[in-house]
Amino acid sequence: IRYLTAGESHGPQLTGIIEGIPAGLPITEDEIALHLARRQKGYGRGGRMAFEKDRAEILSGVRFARTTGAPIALQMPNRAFEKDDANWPKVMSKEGKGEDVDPITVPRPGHADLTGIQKYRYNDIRPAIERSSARETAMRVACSSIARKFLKHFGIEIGGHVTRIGSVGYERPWEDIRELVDPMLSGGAETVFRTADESEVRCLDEELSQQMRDEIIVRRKEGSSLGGHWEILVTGLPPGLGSFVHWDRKLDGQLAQAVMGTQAMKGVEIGQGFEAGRRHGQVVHDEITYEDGDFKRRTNRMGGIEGGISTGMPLIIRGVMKPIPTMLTPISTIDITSKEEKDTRYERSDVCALPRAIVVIESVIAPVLANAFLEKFGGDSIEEIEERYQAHK
Ligand code: EPS
Repeated sequence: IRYLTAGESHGPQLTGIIEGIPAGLPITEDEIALHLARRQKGYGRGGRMAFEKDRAEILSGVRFARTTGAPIALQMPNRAFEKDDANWPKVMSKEGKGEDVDPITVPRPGHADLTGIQKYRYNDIRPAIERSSARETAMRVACSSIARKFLKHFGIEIGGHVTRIGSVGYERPWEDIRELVDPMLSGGAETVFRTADESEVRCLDEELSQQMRDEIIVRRKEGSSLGGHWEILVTGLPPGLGSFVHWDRKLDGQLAQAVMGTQAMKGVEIGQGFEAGRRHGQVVHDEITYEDGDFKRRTNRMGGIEGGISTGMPLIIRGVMKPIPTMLTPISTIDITSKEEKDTRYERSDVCALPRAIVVIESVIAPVLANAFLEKFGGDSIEEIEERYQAHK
C-alpha cells in the first residue's frame, strides 16, 4: 500500500491516490468522513476549521461500496479557496507571473519558510507555506482511513489520546497512563479514541483536560502557541509483523518514519521509550509467560515490538509535537529580501493543534501496519487474505 497527496493549503483542493488496497474491502465516503470530522474537532483550533467541512469524494477504485483493487483516487475541496477574502484564486494562480501579488519575504522561525526558500530558491515564501501546511493532513487522514478500514476488518484497532499540553500532563507519564489506558484495551483500542474524543483536548483525564484547556486560553491570550505529548495504541495485531533481518523492514523503524513524516512532530518512542534509559534491565524487560496455549508478556514496556517484530501485545507509540510556529505575538526574524531584522507576520492559525493531530497520527500509522500485515498474509482480495489469516491463526 502506498499513497500520495497533492494540493496546497489555499489551492482549490486536496487530491490523493492510495493503491495496494486489496479488492473486496467494504468502504464508503461516510466512513472516510468519520475520521475527517474527528480531525476537525479539538480545543485550540483556529478559525478555519469552523468553515472547512472536510469530505473526500471517491473518484475511482470503488464499485458498489467495495474496493476493486485498483488505485483509489480521492478529492476534497478547500473551502478557504473561495470563501476567504484573501483572493486565493489570484494568489495561487497557476498562470501569469504574479506581478500583482505581494511576495512574502518574512520567514517564521520553526516553519518550513526559510529552509523552503533555501532549498527551492523561491523569492516568495508562499509556496513553502502552502505545501508544508498541516492542511495536507486532511488528505492523509482520508487515504489512511481506507487502510484503517482494512485493519479493522482483521480486528486491528487504533486509538490515541493527548498526554501533555505545555506544562500540563500526567505526573508519572508511564505508570499513570498505563493504569488508565491498559484496562480500556480489552475492548479494543478504539475505546481509547472514543473516550478521548469526549474531551475537547482529547485527554482521558477530566481534570487534566480542564487544566489543558486553561493552559491554551493563557497562551492564546499571550499570542503564543502550544504543542505537547501524545500516545497511540493499537490492539489486535498478530505477532510476527515486521522483521529484524534488515533495518528498513523493522516495524518500529517504519512507524517512526510515518510519525516523523508528519507535520510538527519532533520525537517518537515505542513503549516506555526514553524512560527505559533511566531504569535498569531487571525492571524494563517484559517477562514471558505461556497461558491458554499462547506466549504472552507480563508487562508491555517494550510497547508491543521486540526485534523490529510485533509481539502480539498492544502497540504503544508515543511522541511529541512542537508548538505551532505561527503566533500572534511576533518573534524576531530576518526579511529575506532586505536582510533587515523584522517581527514575524501573523496569518490565521491554530493555537494548539495537538488534539486534532491525534487523528492524523492514528491515521498515518495505518498504511504501515496494513503493509506489514499484507507482507505476512498476502493476497489480492479480502477473501484470499481471510483464508490465509485463518490458516495462520
Ligand atoms: C496552517 C494554518 C491554518 C490551519 C491549517 C494549517 O490554515 P489557515 O492559514 O488557512 O488559517 O488551519 O490547518 C488546516 C487548514 C487543516 O485543515 O488542518 C499552517 O500554516 O500549517
